[in-house]
Amino acid sequence: SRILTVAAAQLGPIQKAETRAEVVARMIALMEEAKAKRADFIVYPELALTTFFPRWYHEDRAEADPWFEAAMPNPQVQPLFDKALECGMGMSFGYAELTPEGQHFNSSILVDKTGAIVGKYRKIHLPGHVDYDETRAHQHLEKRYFEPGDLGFPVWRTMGGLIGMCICNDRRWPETYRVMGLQGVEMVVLGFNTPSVNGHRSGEGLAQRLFHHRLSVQAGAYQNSCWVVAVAKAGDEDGNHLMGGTLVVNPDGEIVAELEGEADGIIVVPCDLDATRFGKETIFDFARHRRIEHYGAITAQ
Ligand code: CDT
Repeated sequence: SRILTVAAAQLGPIQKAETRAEVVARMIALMEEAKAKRADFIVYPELALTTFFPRWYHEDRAEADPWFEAAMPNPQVQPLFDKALECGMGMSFGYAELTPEGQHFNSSILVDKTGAIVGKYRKIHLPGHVDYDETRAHQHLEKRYFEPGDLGFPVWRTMGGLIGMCICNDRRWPETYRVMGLQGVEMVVLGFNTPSVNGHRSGEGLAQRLFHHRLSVQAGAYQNSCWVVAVAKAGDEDGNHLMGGTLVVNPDGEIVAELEGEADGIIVVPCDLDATRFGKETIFDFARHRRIEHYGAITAQ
């Protein structure tokens, strides 16, 4: 067996007024807890350093730039990198990325145990809308503030495994997992910020949203025979509620641990990466069983 002990590190709400330094201190506290539980690798949510700012409309998009990181690491986040190195722990977290060319992405990184950034992912499936929408109970302006990711869905050989990333809405799309599955992915890590109600559909509340979340990640894990680690930013951010549901799913699609509640907290799971082999060599042996001659419609316009 090849054990990668992963800590899924949920963050409770981050209010608009909270600073990066305050959030990084919370992330460090979770890392210390993960270290005490012998984790090799800690995974934090999407947009882990700030509130979920795409709910706030700015007529001038540039007014949202203070939510973005122009460099990674940067002085505010450096203490987290320092702590990870001290703990000998790999990590992944999401943040809003502003490139030197002025592009904006909803990104996440993969950092190995030596503190090196070995992977970057830029969110491909951006939900929501571009303009202010008065018909919605709350705004979801990811399409206003971010460009679709331009890096595809790579996987990285690191920490003794083959690891891939996606972000929040990506987890609802089978293509996300399959593109990584085709590269042999053994663990997909992702963070999410999911409002607990659908602003467009009254009656779709927390229970149904949690159901769709679990359905998506369990299917992705099973159909590609990989581990999935899904980590929430949860709770009430300035009057807007995000659901919890931080969990770890095994390659059989079973939830092996799920965090209760909506506060900062971790679940630690020793994941046997060799447990991915059975499914990859039998029912989901893609080389033997896929019938790509019938899949053309998936990539046609
Ligand atoms: N952050 C993110 O991608 N959230 C979406 C909300 C969809 S409603 C516009 C999600 O899929 O969870």
